[in-house]
Amino acid sequence: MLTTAYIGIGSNIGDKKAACRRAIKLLGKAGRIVAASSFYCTEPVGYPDQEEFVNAVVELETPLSPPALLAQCHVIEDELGRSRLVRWGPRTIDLDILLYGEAVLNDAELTIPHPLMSARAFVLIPLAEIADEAVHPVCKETIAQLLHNLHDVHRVTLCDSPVDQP
Ligand code: A4P
Ligand code: MG
Repeated sequence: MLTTAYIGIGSNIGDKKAACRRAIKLLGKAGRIVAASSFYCTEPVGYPDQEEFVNAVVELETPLSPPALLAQCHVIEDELGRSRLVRWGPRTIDLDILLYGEAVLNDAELTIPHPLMSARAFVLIPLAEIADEAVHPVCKETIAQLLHNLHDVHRVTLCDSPVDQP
């Protein structure tokens, strides 16, 4: 069985766009990439004294279960040289499972939908670009509605060069 999942991608060290592109390519091993948003240059949230991020979202049709998909995300993060030093701090790549079908999960390792997605412009703006009609399975609102009601003043702007389509 295949499930449509949305993965948030973030990078704020080194060649950030290159890291995001490589992550998207590697996510292809976890399923079929159906769509990828543009790349957005975003102001850091939560830990302000760091470089700006590049963020994007991909839609993935995957045969993997949520834990298997998370494990695959961790493999990709490790492959791209991620070190986990500071929570919310700088990272070469961060992959978050935003939505996994209609699933609602709350265990120690995995919370789906991602708990902070509805409060973050750097997630909702790229997600709305590729999935504005997708419905958040907890609050039952579409991504377009969540974005419309969002109060997040952190800057999110389109990066100049377009994403290479997978
Ligand atoms: N985990 C639980 N649920 C999930 C999920 N849905 N997807 C667990 C992925 N992981 C999930 O994550 C810590 C643990 O969360 C994982 O081992 C997994 O078991 P992590 O990626 O190692 O640590 P983190 O990313 O530092 O923490 P966290 O809580 O995931 O932070 P966020 O929410 O990812 O925020 N500002 C801008 N502009 N752009 C960004 O991308 N990112 C963050 C990180 C902060 N500020 C940012 C950005
Ligand atoms: Mg994370």
